[in-house]
Amino acid sequence: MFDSGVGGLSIAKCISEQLPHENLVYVADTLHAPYGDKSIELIIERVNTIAHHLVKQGAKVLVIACNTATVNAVTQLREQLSIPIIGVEPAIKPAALQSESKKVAVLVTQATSENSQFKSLIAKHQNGAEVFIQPCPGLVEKVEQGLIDNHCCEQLLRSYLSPLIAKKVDRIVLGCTHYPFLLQQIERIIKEENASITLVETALPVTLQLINQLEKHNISASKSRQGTRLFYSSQQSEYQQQLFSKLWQSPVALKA
Ligand code: DGN
Repeated sequence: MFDSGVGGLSIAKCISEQLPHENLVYVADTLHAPYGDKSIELIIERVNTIAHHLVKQGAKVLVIACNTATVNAVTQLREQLSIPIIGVEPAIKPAALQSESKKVAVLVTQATSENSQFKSLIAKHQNGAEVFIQPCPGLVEKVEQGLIDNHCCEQLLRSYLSPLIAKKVDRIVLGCTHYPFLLQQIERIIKEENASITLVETALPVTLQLINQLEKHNISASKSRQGTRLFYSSQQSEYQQQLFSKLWQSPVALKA
């Protein structure tokens, strides 16, 4: 699995817990993060390079743990590779179905917000609910810089959440895999504003899809073994190693 940086660890954590017997390889393309402000051509080029590398290493399933990479590159990647590819898409459908106010918001990167496939996904799954797209430039950078508790990050979050709270949305979809690492900060702001909003994540649905694909293709590892966990970054450093370990909640030996 891979992401532009550490965000996909929010998905990897869930996969690792649910599938302890499978080997997991995580690649962070830190050198090119964030993808949110990159051209579609560059995103596709990076996705292809990383995906082909992982397949050469023997990957049996690929998880694109990044909404931005998924909406921009999953279709062409599926045409090139024969292994199952699981993308991460914002969970609009459950949010729209569960919403009582029929007002739902989705927090995404700039690149996702402008993507036509993402807009089609909303149109397909909104089920009569009004869906507000909120691009959140800057948040991925804050997570990558480990600045999730800093004042500037809180200010940014407030500026994105306040208009949505005023619109009385009752579901907010986290449409970027970096955002679950801001969950506590988001919940605090919602509480302070006396709003009643449920946050909708994608880690579990993606993990269930993965389990489904492993079973369907009969490629699950034996449950009696213990899987390995390997972490790579295109910009390995002492700082990255610390950030990975903090977000993974246990020491990570990051490789280049
Ligand atoms: N975690 C990526 C996503 O889900 O979209 C962030 C992409 C980026 O680097 N902006």
